[in-house]
Amino acid sequence: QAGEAVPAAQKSSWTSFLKSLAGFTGDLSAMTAPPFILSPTSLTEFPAYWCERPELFAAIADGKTEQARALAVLKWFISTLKGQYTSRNESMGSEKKPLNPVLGELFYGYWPANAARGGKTTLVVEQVSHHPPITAYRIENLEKGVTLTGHSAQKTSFSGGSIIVKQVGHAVLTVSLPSGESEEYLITLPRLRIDGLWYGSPYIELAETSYIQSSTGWLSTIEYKGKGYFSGKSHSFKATLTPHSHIHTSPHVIEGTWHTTSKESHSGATFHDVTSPKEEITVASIEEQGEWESRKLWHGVAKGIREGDFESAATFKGKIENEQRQRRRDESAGGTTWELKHFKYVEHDPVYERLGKLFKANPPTEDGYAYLGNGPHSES
Ligand code: CLR
Repeated sequence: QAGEAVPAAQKSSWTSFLKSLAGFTGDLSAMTAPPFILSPTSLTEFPAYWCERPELFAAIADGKTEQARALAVLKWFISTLKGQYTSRNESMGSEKKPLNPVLGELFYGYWPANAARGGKTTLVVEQVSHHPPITAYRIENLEKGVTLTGHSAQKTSFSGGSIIVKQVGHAVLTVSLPSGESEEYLITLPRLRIDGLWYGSPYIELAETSYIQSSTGWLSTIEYKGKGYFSGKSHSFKATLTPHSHIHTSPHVIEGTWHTTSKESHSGATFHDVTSPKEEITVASIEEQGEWESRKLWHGVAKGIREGDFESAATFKGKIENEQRQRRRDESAGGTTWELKHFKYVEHDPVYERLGKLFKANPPTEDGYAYLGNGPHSES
């Protein structure tokens, strides 16, 4: 039934939200939505999803051949999807609207070192643009020599009752080998469809194709399908790993559902398995955080949302927005611009252009954000 999951008092507000979505393209994050669908978490926290199985990230460095490492990258990547795209449903009952980060907002955290993964794995996130929203991130396990640098933005539209999200941005994973050489992997991102809006209980399904292109030539092509395709199950995928040139190695084919398990088609061996618990990032307490750090910055708003005190949430949000507006006015009056702290804008990411050519990436070029190497916990 329509609006089934919507609290009675918010039904008309949900309906008008849905109406305003029709024919809408652009920046969904700025749109006002009814309180029941608001999440107390900022989008700057989302890059942590890339590393909630830190041992899989570290294990990339242990692959003895180019092929073994390409498979390890694919396995790590597939294993992040459950967290990236279903964890709000698990923790809050449905997909929700995250807090829209302010320019300069930061999120820092780490996964501690242990025997299974070697070194400490650290995350640095910075909101590098507010309009449109762009989030840049860097994850590194320096002891293992594995890093991930990327940025994330979204273009949204509405079609057939669903929100369609095209992810703009990409990630580059690098592995430094004991030989002194290093490999790069260009990672593109799938398209999202947000279904279940009519009932007021949105959830994500992935669609179309994403790629992982290695500088060694190995290419993973990952196709996503929902209910009624491949296996008939939602969250299905099929990944094919092929060498670059016409080497006569049969490709690896992997099929399964990304939120549970998958198998290698030839051997039937389990490829990925995310049925065990993941490991959340460790973050400093709010008292220890600086004023630009996400949880400190949004504390009042998040508390209001969690406790159902939406008036207080709105007051705190208004304060943050006014302060931001004032800052932008001061900057234009003083002829200055906001300076990024951990990243530098790159007009045409050279790695994207070089590796993107190998699989005819669309678009052929993308901007990037280079990491400045000045995260807060660079010491391990
Ligand atoms: C951000 C980058 C992450 C993966 C990811 C997961 C969920 C996406 C999010 C990204 C971007 C913002 C997003 C969200 C789901 C819902 C939310 C598209 C791509 C939009 C802005 C809010 C929709 C509002 C409805 C829930 C009503 O690696």
